Amino acid sequence: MRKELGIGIIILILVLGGYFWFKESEKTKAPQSSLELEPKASPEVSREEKVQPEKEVSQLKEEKERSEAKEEVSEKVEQPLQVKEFNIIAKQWEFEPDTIRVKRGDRVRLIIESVDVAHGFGLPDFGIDEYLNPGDRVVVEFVADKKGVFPFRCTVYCGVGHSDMRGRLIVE
Ligand SMILES: [Cu+2]
Repeated sequence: MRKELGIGIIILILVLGGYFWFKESEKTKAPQSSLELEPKASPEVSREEKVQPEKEVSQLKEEKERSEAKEEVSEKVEQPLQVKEFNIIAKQWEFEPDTIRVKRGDRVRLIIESVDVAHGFGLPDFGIDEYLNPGDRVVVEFVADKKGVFPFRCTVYCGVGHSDMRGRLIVE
């Protein structure tokens, strides 16, 4: 009976020991596995963190390029604000000067004055036709938005040479 009891106790100890050993190993395994997972997960996180700044840098680059492009565009838009001013004298039977040269995109301001009789200033390609009273300074402003040679002429009969009273606007 003692022998059997001893064997039973040994078996019980083995079984219990085995159970606790198994449980302990489970306990240690679990944290181990989580520890194993954490380093695995953390490089991924750090990779993402590394990627994100790269993304931000590339985004910043793109934004920089965009802003540079915007600056170029705004420069192009601002170009027409460059005013090129010309004083033109109208007299029998010519305009002085009779040739005006500007760049495409320039804002052109013509200050025209008749110094003798009434004349007109017609620049049909830009929709301009002004009556010039002698002694008055007439200001004409427009954007030279197209290239070409555009004739202007006197539009008010001013004498025998009226039809010769012409000039041209050259937009380069
Ligand atoms: Cu005329």
